[in-house]
Amino acid sequence: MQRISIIDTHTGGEPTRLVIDGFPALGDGPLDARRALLARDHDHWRRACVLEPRGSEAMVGALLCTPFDPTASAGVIFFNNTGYLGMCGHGTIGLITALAHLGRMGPGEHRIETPVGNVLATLHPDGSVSVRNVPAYRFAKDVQVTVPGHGEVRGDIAWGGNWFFLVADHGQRIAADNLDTLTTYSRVLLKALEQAGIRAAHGAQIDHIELFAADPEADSRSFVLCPGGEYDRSPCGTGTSAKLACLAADGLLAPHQPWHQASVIGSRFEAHYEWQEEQLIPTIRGQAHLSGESTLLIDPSDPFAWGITR
Ligand code: PYC
Repeated sequence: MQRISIIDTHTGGEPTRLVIDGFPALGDGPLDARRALLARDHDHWRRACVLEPRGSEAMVGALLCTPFDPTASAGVIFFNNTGYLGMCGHGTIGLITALAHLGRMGPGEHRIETPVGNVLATLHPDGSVSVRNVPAYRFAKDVQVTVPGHGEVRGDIAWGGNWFFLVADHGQRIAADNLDTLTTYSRVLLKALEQAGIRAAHGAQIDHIELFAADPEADSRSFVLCPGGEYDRSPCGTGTSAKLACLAADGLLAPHQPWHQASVIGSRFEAHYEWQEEQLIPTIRGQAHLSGESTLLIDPSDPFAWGITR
């Protein structure tokens, strides 16, 4: 029997499963190299952890690692139902909350290493966590794509720790009772981008879609489609970072001006940005809650021991 020790949290409804122990050793090299090794040689551990029957399509995994950078308190590799993420905002908030629960982190600042760079997480006395993210930027404005059944759609391509296609003019109703339609629309849009060969910097794949609408109690409400085809229950930390980069590029948000981003189910992040040596640095703040502390068991005689794949 194989065992994986986990702590589950959710951040604004979006789950994070922190793996404390039990995954194969990945050495002590840079985190992007460890992520590549995990993907190449041990991907079944990702599947066992986040896919059914132990997980769900919405689950984001976070493998706790010893950092390569000696100034970091912890390293983390994020993954989901289909593969691996660069950064993850809601997941970092969950990571800090889980480590605080274990007594491994107290209030204050903690440098966290990810495969796409270091972030600075602050655990506040009220239990909320802010994450000073990797630099964000808009790569392209007003990119046009033909979407079957919907005609021409325009959006911006921006980086916030993952790659996003951000659309304001989509004609969709961003509401929790319209999730199936939003998911289908966003999947078709993602596929249309792929088929049209529309990519991000250095040919990188755009793997998140972000649709925006007005919200009566926040600056904006969003629907975010994640790479595995599920929607983000949280306002998406990296997506909010990408949004800040677009707002700044359009002259619509000043440095340090607060931005309240609501998710499609009504959870919220507060965000702002600052300039550092011509780079836009976003900070997002939110709260996670503990939802489980357990040991996953992998029974070698179980035909679905390593997850149900489709
Ligand atoms: O919060 O950055 C985020 C995120 C990425 C994918 C799901 N959540």
